[in-house]
Amino acid sequence: MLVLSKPTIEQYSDIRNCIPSTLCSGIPLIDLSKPDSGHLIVKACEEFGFFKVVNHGVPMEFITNLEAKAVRFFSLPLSEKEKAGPPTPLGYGNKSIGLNGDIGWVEYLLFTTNPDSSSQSFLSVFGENQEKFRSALNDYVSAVRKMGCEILEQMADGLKLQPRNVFSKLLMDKQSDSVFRLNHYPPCPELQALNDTNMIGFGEHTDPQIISVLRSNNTSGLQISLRDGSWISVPPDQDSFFINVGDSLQVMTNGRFQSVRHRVLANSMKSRVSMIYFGGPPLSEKIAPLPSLMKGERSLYKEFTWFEYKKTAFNSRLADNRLVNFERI
Ligand code: GA4
Repeated sequence: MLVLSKPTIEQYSDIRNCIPSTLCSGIPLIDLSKPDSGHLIVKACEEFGFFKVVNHGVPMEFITNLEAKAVRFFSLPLSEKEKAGPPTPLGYGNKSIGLNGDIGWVEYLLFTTNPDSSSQSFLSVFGENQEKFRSALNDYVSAVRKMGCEILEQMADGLKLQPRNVFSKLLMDKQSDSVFRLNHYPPCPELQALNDTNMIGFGEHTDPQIISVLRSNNTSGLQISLRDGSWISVPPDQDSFFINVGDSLQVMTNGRFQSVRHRVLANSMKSRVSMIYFGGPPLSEKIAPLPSLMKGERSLYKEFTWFEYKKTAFNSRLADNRLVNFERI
């Protein structure tokens, strides 16, 4: 059995010194109640690979219900939480992220969104509350998936793609390999004693899937990288959602959209809780630039299946550029 020793605060030191960031309110904002936002979504994906969504239609009750259950779980003693681990590939994880030595100031639960998956036996950690938890999870994930699909369909309209479900059908597929993640970033009081205030909660990376739909409580921490490599802080907003372009969408648009590099910094005072739906295709799906978006351009990527990409991803470090393995030379 592999036993991972717990990282000490000193072990985080090599990732503490981050470039100072500016607080930004220039993040694109999409009002989903306006049916004709496709061109704005396309512009946001081209310029940032990231945007904020308001009037999203996800019932607040689903959000607060699941968040309360997550907070209750994360407040359990570590020995209880560890009964739902290790997260290989699903379940509870603490500090260690992935399989290749990444660490962060974070604990989390990873789920598949496939309701009849047998690989979610770790949910028994919720004991007699297991069914209530499953139902809160299903309510939330179904509503967020629906919103994600609405965004992808407006995006297809904005790109003048037919049929308009060209992206959303991958998330709606029964075999869709989508993931859901609950993250808890505990306050890190040691930070105040240290002179520089930046410590990594979750290291920089791009998401592998098509789109990610993130909601957090009102604690700051999320940063995105701009095209020039600088980092900006995303002001938290518990009433809105944030959308990331993932690597698969970058490939399907032949690089017209770029997956956004992002990270989370630890906070010395407040806990941050985030819930992220990662909308992915079925494992057997072939990922390649859509011919209708190529307009005579050459394909920047070799065709690959989502399964092949995932195999590479799980052998990589968080900060790696995973798409280089699939670029055409
Ligand atoms: C990043 C996006 C999702 O959180 C995730 C992560 C996954 C994990 O935590 O197990 C990975 C990471 C993510 C990409 C590279 C590999 C796999 C950790 C890691 C080092 C669940 C996912 O799908 O890819």
